[in-house]
Parts: sequence; C-alpha cells; structure tokens
Amino acid sequence: MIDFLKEAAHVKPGKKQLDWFEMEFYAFVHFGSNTFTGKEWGEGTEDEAIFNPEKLDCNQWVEAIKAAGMKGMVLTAKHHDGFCLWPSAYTEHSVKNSPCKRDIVKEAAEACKRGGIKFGFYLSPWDRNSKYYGTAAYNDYFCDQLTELLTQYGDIFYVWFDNACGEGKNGKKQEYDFPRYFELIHKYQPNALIFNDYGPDVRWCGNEAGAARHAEWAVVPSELCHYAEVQTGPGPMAGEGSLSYLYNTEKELGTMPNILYSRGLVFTPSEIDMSIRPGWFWHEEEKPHSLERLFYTYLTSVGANACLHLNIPPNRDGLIDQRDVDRLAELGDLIRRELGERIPASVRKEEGYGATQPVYTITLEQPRETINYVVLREDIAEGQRVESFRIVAEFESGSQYPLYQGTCIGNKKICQLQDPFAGQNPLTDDSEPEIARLKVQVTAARDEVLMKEISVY
Ligand code: FUL
Repeated sequence: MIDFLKEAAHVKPGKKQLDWFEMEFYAFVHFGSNTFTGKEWGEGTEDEAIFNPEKLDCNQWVEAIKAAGMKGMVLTAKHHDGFCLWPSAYTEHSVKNSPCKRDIVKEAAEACKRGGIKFGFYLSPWDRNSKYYGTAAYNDYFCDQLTELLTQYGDIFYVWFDNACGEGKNGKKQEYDFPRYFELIHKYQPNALIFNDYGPDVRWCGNEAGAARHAEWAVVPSELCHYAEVQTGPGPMAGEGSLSYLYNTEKELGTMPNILYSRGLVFTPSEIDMSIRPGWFWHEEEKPHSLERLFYTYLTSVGANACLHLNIPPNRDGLIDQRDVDRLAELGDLIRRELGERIPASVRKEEGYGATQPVYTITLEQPRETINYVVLREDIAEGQRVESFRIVAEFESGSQYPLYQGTCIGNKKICQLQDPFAGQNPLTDDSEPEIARLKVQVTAARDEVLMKEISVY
C-alpha cells in the first residue's frame, strides 16, 4: 500500500497540462442557431436563414474576455444541432447558407490572435442534422470537419469534446470513434489539449454549477480516464475485484481509499465549466450571475487545483450583452484587487518535521489585523502529494488561533480566510492582537512535499 501511494505521488503531468494550469481562467463562447431560436438544444432542422448576427464583432468578445483576466476562448464551432459557424465543405447546414455568410471561426481565431489570447474550439460529436449520424460514415464526416478546423485556423490550444450522445435525425445513436479523433489532433495540432468527460488531457468536474470537489485531485484512477496514459503499476486490488465503473460525478475521485482500489493511475486534471448565465446560449430574459457567485466560483476552481472555463454567450446582434461585459469587468477588477498584490512576508521551512509533514512559517514584515487569503502551490511538475494541511495564525505573544483546514493542494490552493462580501472577521475586532506569523502545517502527504509557492494577500 505504501509503495502504491508513493507511486501515486510520482504520477506526473505533461508539458501541455502544466501550460494549461498556468492559464487558470478562459472563456467558453456558445453561439449558433440556438441564439436565434431561444433553445438550449436545437433540433437540427433550423433554417439557416435565422442566423443573422448583424453587428457581429469578435473583437468585442475578446475585449470583454480579457477584462475578466481570461487567457483564452473556446468557440462552439458546431453544437448538437449540427449548424457550423464555419463554411464547412461537408455540409450545407452552415453560415455559408445564412444571411451572415461570414466565417465566424476565422474571425474569432483572428480576434484572439490580435488580442493575445489563445483560441480553441468545441465540436459536438452529437449532430442532429447530419444524415450520416448513426452510421459508420458519420465518423468520416466528423473527421473531415475536425480536419478543417485543425488545419485552417492557426494554432489551436484546446479541442473540447462534448460527450452528449443522443439520436440523430434518423432516430439512430452513434458510436463515436474518439481514438481516431484524438489521432487527428495529435497529427495536426500536437500542442492542443483534448478535453473530454473522461480525459485524456483534461476531464470534466462532473457538474455545470461551478463546484469542485472538496479534494479535486489531478491524479485519478485510470478506470475514469481510459484514454489517458496509465503511469503506475496495477493497484493492490486490480483485476476483477477492482472498480469497473467510475463516474465523473462521484464525490471522491483521487482520494486514498478511492485510488487504492483502482487498476492504475493517470494525471488528468479537472476543468470547472459553467455559464455566466443560467443557460449556455444567450436568452433575452436571462441575466448574468452575481459578482459574488462568480468570484466564489473563481476561488473554488482556480483555487482548487482546476481551471475555470466560464461561458459568455453572444446575443442576436453577435455581441456580448452589455450586462455581461460589465460583470466581467467587475470580476476582473475584484480578482486583481483581492489577489493582485502580495503582503510582504518571508517563508521558512521548519527543521525537525518529516518530509511528508513539513511546517512552513510565514513571517509578515509588518504584523497585521487581517489576512484575506493564503495561496499554496505544489511543484506539480514532480507530482501531486499533499493530502491535508492546516493553517494557524500566531500573534506576537506567541498564542495561536486555527484559521483553516484543507485537503489537497496541487497546482494552486486559494485558502480564503476573509469574505470580501461579509462583515468583519471575528478574529479582527479591536481587542485582538495583530497577526505576526502564519504556520502552514502539512498533516499528510504521499511523499516528500515540494512547495513552489506560499504567499499571503
Ligand atoms: C453539454 C451540452 O449539452 C450543453 O449544451 C453545453 O454545450 C455544455 C458545455 O455541454 O454537454
């Protein structure tokens, strides 16, 4: 068992995954026939003539996205209704037969390039329009479209596959040939990450409400992400008795009891995807979520060993709704205000504790009444190791006060100690002394702890 845990501690990310973690926060853009019908899932029978975004301006999208601090955009090149935002040579159901006639994938890719953010696309395997859907020929059709997108629009950082699988217009279901799709991506865009509910490079967190698990491990059982590369030997219970089904909606994925009974381990981190509004597509009657909700989601996704993929749907003019533009700017301002400037402090690793239970003392240059956040980062290039930790405040007198208890750390853990939307923290009434030091104590880890950053805000 000990050996298996040690092995788990050494399951490592690829370079693409490390670069992805550094992006932290990027945009989803759901746009298509549904924008004009008010639906979330189109039937595939919509007339191309309805698609007419007269003021379309992808530069406006990019500006709104950048104002929130997001580093990329993922456009729905084709949603379940099969309508293509680029003039695909393989179907008539696209922008080319709409009054708009513009190649929106091209315009979006170019706007991202101009704005200095990365571009990727969502391509729905479920296609309710295609006559091939539900037959062997559909995988050829899908690969032809995928090839167009991979070869005509410059660098692609991300290909997002939706696992939804319903019936096509002929009432048939389709077997998706994912290994074949992945091969094309590796061939034409070797630097692109592949998102799918079950990996290989990034997996779904299991909900669309913006909620990470209390321990969102990047190292998970291979049963869950069967397309990712297995990096360990078989677990102690491998074989018939091991978990044969594991869903990405489970509460526990990478925790110890869970991985112990797995067949092997893969490094496949989680993405938190959610829309700024209730729907993925723009609907007149909907409005953006509160600043508070979006900010918490940011803290508990980017700050919980995941990335945040926030959807911003353009409206019927082809522009991001002004209410969303304003909310994104507020969100960016709040993130910068809360987490933009570190409090000057020095960090010392205490001697005398074991390699798996180190204690770090953070000494503030100036004692303070309040600390709002502690940010912890493991050097995950070497693997993810910390299972639990706690943070204690120390006053000048030496007396201590427990502040925070956490589970895994991974790429980045944002420990929120104060709530910017609430009143005073009980710790900081006038009668309390000021905080002089903080102690971060790792209480369990799978192998030697390698911290890359400890900072306070
Ligand atoms: C889901 C889809 O069915 C939704 O319409 C949306 O695109 C979401 C991101 O993924 O599976």
